[in-house]
Amino acid sequence: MLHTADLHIGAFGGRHLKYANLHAFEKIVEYALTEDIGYVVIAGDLFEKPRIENYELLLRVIKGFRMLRDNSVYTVVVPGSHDSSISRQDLLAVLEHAGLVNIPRYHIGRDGIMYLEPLKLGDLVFYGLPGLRNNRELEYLESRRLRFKDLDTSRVNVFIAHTSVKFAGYDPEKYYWRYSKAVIAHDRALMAIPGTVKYIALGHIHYPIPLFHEAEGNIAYPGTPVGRDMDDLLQTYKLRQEGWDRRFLLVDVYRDKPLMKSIFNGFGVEIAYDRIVYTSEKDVLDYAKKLARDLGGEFKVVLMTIDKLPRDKYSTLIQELSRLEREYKTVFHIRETGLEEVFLPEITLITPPENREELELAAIRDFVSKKGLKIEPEKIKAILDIIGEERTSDVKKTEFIEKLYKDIEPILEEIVDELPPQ
Ligand SMILES: [Mn+2]
Repeated sequence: MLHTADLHIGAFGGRHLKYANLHAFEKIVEYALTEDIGYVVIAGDLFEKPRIENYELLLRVIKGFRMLRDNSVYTVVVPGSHDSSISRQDLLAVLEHAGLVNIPRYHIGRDGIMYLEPLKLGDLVFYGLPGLRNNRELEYLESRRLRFKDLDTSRVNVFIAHTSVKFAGYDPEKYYWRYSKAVIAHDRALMAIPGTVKYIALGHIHYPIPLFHEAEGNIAYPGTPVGRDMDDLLQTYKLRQEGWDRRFLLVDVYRDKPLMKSIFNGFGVEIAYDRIVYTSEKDVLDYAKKLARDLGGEFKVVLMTIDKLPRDKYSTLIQELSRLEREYKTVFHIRETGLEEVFLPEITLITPPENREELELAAIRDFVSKKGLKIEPEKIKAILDIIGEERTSDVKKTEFIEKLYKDIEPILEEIVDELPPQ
C-alpha cells in the first residue's frame, strides 16, 4: 500500500511550478504501477481547491487515476480541508462518480456521533475521517464521538484521517508549547480509534512525521510531496540540508506490525536559498540569476531573505524578479523571515508506540512532570478511563454520574493520602 497526502494539485496558480505537484502525483502513480502495488491511499488535499479550471492538469490527473484503475490498483481518497465542498459539487465527487477513486463514507447521527462506514476493497477495509472546516473533525476524535461501523477485526482495517493529531516524531516536551491545547488532549484523540485498526494513514501536516528510512509502526504523516507555498518549499530545503527529502510511504499492512518505508524523492523540484544583506538592486538581481543558473531540475525555485532591504525598493525588485521568472523558468521569492525560523520537528528514528495504553500513560507522565505534580500517572489514567466511559441509554443520567463519582472517589482518596503534608 502506498500512503501519500497533501498533493495540492492546482497550487502555485499561474506559475510553471504548478506542474510540480502534478508531476509528483504522476511519479507516485508510476511507482505504484512498476512496483505492482495494490493500493494507493491519499489522506486528503489531493487538490488545492474543490474546483480547478485548468484542463491540462485535470486531464493528466484523470489519466493517472485511469491507469491505476486499469491496472487493478485501488485508490482511496479522503476529502481534505482544501479540496472538499459541503455541497459535494467538487472534483473529488466527479472522480468518484467516474469510478476513478473510492471515498469512504461517513454520516453524523442525531446523537452527535460521527459514524464511519467501512469501505471494503479487495482484502482491506478502509474507514475515512475527512478534514472538516475549522478542524472540527478533531472534536469528534477528542470527545470520542467517532464510531467505526461493522468493524470486522478478522480483517485488516486501515483508517485514513485528514487531521492534525500531534503524536509522533516530535518530543512533546519540546514542542507542546507550539500548540494551544495541551499535548495530552492530542494524544488522547487517538484513543477514539479502535486498537484493532492496523494502520492510521494521516494527512494535513505538511512535513514528514516521523522521519525514518524504515520503521515498524502503525501511524504516520507522509508529508506533502511538493507543498503549496514558499514555507513548504523552504521546509523542503531544510529537510535536504539535514540529509532527508520529501517522500511518500510504502506500507506493508499485512505484517503483524506494519512496516513503513519512506520512498524519498525530490519530485524534480530544486531549491536554492540564501540570506543576504541588501547593497543594490543590481547586486540582488545578479545574485538571484546566479543562484538560478546553478540549479538543475525541472522545477527551479530561488528563495532569498534580504536584510536591510529598503521599503521603497521592494516593489520594483518584485517586478524585476517576476520578469526573470519567465526568462529563467524559475520561481523567485523574497522572504520576510529566514531559514532559522522554519520549524522542523526533531529528526529522530522512532517507532510510534503500538500500544495506546502506553501512549496515553507517556502523555500523562509528561504532563505530570511538567506541572510538577506529585501524583502517580497511573492514577490519573485510571480517572481519565472512568471519565471516558459512556452512558448507555438504559442507565439514567443521575445514576451514571453517581457511579462515576463512586468509581473515582477511592482513587482520589488514595491520591490525597499520598500527597506530602503541607
Ligand atoms: Mn494540506
